[in-house]
Amino acid sequence: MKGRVIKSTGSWYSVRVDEQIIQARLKGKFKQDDLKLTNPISVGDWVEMDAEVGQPTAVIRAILPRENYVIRKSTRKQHFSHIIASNLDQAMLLITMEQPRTSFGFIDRFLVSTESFRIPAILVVNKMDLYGETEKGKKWLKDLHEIYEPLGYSILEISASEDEDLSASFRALLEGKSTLISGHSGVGKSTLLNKLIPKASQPTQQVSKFSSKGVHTTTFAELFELPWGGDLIDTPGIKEFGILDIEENELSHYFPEMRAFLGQCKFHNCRHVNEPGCMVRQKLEEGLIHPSRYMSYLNILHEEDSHR
Ligand SMILES: Nc1nc2c(ncn2[C@@H]2O[C@H](COP(=O)(O)OP(=O)(O)OP(=O)(O)O)[C@@H](O)[C@H]2O)c(=O)[nH]1
Ligand SMILES: [Mg+2]
Ligand SMILES: [Zn+2]
Repeated sequence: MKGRVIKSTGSWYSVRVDEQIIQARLKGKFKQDDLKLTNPISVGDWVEMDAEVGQPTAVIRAILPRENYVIRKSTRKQHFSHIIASNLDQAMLLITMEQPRTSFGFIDRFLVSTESFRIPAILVVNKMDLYGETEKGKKWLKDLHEIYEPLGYSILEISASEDEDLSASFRALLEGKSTLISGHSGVGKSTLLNKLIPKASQPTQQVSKFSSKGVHTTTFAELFELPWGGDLIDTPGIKEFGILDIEENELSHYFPEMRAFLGQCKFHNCRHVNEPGCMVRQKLEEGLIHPSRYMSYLNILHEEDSHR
């Protein structure tokens, strides 16, 4: 039988088959491509299983080819990666101006990752009740719209804990799709998920007042079915997202505003840093590339450099 992994706890996987949830495990060694992974199977994977004779459980025989996945470096094991989730239609990044603060640099890293995985991304500003009406908040929101909307990213503004009817804003966006929810710890991922899927009852927790840092209430990814069809995947808060082994001459491909001008630089291997005849630098000066985005480009470029 075929099912979709909705949760993994140690060596057991919860697999959804039609409306049923079956506990399944892997038997023996499992051959993966060339990836060094801490988890052979991730939430969102489609698997083939055999029922265990005389038991309610099953054994996973094969993973169906992944359409895509999001991955990050393992925090526990050097040179290993961890698949956060697979077979996604889109990724939603929850961001907050405060409690905790999400920087534009972080947003850009996230978007480079999703661009490199070819997964459409949506930005959702949460906790609008805290700063939607303040001067500082208005300025921050204005910048956010100015930078990201021209690039084609949609921006939604919500207060997950306060808004009465979030289904109205999200149904059209999420119906029938598999959507990953990501963002720093404490931005309200589980709060939003609980509003959209009340029976999920994911635990949520106040952001620590002292550090304004989340405390990682959600500790593993889990997939939940939306009432109108489609799935939402709640994930633990992240400090850093993705960005694995992007070649330096590849990085600009994941900035949509740069992509448009690639191939127009004087040198074919232009890094768009200080080379003469660089079209990206020219567009930056003309105001067609936002300085904040270009800054992120340089930061990621130099950071990836230091890993080489
Ligand atoms: N003021 C305000 N607080 C909110 C809002 N949404 C969520 N919160 C609060 O923010 C805190 C953190 O929310 P969670 O949903 O646990 O955050 P999370 O992103 O799931 O965090 P992790 O599981 O640690 O990654 C909780 O105290 C929520 O009640 C909002 O719109 N406004
Ligand atoms: Mg959570
Ligand atoms: Zn260039």
